[in-house]
Amino acid sequence: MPPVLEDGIQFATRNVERLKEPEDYQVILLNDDYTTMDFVVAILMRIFHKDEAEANRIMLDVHQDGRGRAGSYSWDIAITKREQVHSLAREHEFPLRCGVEPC
Ligand code: TYC
Repeated sequence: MPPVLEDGIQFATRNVERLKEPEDYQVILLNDDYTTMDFVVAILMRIFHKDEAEANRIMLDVHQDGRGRAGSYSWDIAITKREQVHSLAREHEFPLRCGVEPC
């Protein structure tokens, strides 16, 4: 039987691995040629709670770079926001898409 101290260290190590912090996920907006800039800004304000200046900045980054981060959330909230974006875009007949990926 190993000494108590050694066993304690192994126990602690196993538990550190199991108790990892839950990961955050970023919602990434993708550029397209048809969604209006105003609609993207409205989405960023309504779903991602950005103020107008920040929403404009993010929209222009996505427009120029092809993609950009709308925000970081837990998995459940990130996929809910992705669904809200896609649902509103469908409703307004825009092809706007976004993705969810680990930070
Ligand atoms: N490229 C679009 C346009 O010129 C604007 C746009 C920006 C679309 C960001 C999608 O995620 C997007 N109307």
